[in-house]
Amino acid sequence: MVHDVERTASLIQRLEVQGARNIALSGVKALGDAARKSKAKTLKDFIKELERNADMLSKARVTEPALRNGLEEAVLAARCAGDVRAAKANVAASTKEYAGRLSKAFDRVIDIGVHRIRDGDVILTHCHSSTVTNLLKAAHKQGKRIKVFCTETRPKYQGRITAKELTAAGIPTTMIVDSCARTVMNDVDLVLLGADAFTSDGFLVNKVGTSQIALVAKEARTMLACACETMKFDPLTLAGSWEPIEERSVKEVWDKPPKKLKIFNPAFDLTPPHLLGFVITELGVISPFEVGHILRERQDAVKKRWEQ
Ligand code: RUB
Repeated sequence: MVHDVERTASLIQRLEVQGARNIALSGVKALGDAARKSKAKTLKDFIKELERNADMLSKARVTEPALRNGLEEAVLAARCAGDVRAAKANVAASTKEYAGRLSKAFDRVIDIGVHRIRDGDVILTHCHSSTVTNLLKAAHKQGKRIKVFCTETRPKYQGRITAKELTAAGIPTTMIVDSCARTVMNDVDLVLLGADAFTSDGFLVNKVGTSQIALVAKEARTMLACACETMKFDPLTLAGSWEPIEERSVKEVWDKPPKKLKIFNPAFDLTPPHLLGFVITELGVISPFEVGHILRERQDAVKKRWEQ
């Protein structure tokens, strides 16, 4: 794994590091490594450099609170130090602790979520979520005879990563084009998705196309669920912001389009809480309407950890 800030930001931007969890882990690691190697002589300079690096990493993909939260915790930890040495130690502790917390949460989501997969279930997923693929692999390992439909996920085909991973694990998997979700929905028992973000009012933010799948699932009365660590809940939305939705290059959709053609290429969309059955988190299976409450509690805990 590469930990250089600029290079990591570029890998994240180009989707070479993909999926909210992988993005957060590699971004936070890069920030920690850069802080450790910093030559800043004063606390002021160190914090300036840290903020600049955190900003570069979080701007690589703006719809990624799991990344942003980890970076912000590290900056807060540095600001609570009295000198450069203490600030470096705080950043090292914060980034290590955050990565550990995220990994533990991930394991717990799998442990809890696997109970929701029944023997014989047909599951539909969209894009590539490491949380979802690992959950499906865990269910398969337990001997549950599941089958999976995965969308190809235009424009960047992350569904192929899902397809490769699941077939390699021996899970019977069928790939469909994104617009085929309605055609197969009556054969599906559970739609299982990952998350890039959750807003404080319970909207799921995930790969564009998710909300269309949610509508189709509702029409077919198929349960729609999300597996996600609470680090993906976005505190900015609690403070009033709209979740920023990343817009990506039009070249991803069509590299040589006709002149004057407009192309719109948002990376994510929002699925309202009333379309979502349940959310599997490390705290347990919750309703999307509980997200705001959990966010409020977590905000207080983070502040208390460093401001003592
Ligand atoms: C990936 C995506 C995934 C979430 C969750 O989008 O929408 O569902 O990031 O992933 P992209 P994970 O390919 O644009 O990053 O469960 O691995 O955190």
